[in-house]
Amino acid sequence: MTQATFTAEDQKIESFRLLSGHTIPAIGLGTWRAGSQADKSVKIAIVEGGYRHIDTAWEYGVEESVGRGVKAAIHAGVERRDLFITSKLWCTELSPVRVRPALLNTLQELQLEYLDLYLIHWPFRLADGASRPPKAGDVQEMDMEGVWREMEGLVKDKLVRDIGVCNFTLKKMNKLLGFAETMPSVCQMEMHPGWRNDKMLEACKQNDIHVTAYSPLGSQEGGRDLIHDETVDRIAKKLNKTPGQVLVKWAIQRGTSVIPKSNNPDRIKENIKVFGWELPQEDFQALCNIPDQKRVLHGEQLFVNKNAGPLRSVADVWDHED
Ligand code: NDP
Ligand code: 1BO
Repeated sequence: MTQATFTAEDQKIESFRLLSGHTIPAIGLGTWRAGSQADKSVKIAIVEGGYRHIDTAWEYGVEESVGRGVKAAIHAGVERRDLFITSKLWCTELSPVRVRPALLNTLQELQLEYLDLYLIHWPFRLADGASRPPKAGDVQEMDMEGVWREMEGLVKDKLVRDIGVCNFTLKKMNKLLGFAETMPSVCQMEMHPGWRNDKMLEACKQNDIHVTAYSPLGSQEGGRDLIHDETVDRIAKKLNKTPGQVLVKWAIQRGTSVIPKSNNPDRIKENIKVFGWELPQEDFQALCNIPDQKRVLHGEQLFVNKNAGPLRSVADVWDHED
């Protein structure tokens, strides 16, 4: 269920309620590969675009720049309490003793006192300095329960308001739900019309876990160019919207929040103009029927070693559920 709020610029923003009772704005700005321009993009998104949700991660190497952008937006008059800032715990830090220091480092880089959401970035522990693809010994056993207890401690100590996961499978989610005292509020997964991942979306809905759709436009270099997909293009022309807006709206109408990345001021502002209109059911369905369903972010480079370790194939990464 979405609810609407209005920013000072009268931009209507919808948001979803999380299990914790907090709300997550339906659209956030992605910052993977935003590089040194991240600060400018974040400030433009918040101050000119009306965004109130920013998605980042330690692994993106842009937290300091994102922090400068957030600070500039606050300086321009936006209240910290009206912003929703997400970051993620990288794989090298997936050991209980490393969780809190990693979060404190992230807070310092972002110049923030708390995060709205802290996510486990991928459910695999990597050795320090792991190569891509990993060599033997780079992918290690992860103490999921121990790591989650530490994440729960961050909520108790008010360093983060909500915790969650990314890139989980049904198997891993069921394992987590078996011992979680604080439920994951959010599961962030790759989702777009070229990879709907209905199974994971349904499982999360059944457990009242909110889903954020990442790579909603099909991602960046080496991704899937959904912006020029013929179905997306036809629907965009018919509705007098842009392909980017059609893809973002599709995600929201599925009940997910969505975090398109852009460093282009016009596209940043375009991608959030998706409120006050709907995709007609027939067009929503046509997007759901786009063939050739496959992941863009399958994790092979990061985690698969064909000859050694626990993950010998992409199917192993996803617990043979795809
Ligand atoms: P997206 O699907 O958001 O696509 C971004 C690409 O689309 C960029 O090349 C961007 O270029 C371009 N673009 C943006 N808006 C438009 C538009 N309106 N028209 C045409 N092109 C456009 O890719 P991402 O993979 O970056 O995913 C979004 C975010 O999700 C990430 O930035 C990150 O925050 C998060 N994420 C999380 C992951 C996880 O493991 N949890 C994994 C991957 C992503 P330009 O900048 O030039 O506009
Ligand atoms: C390597 C990180 C993928 C984007 O979240």
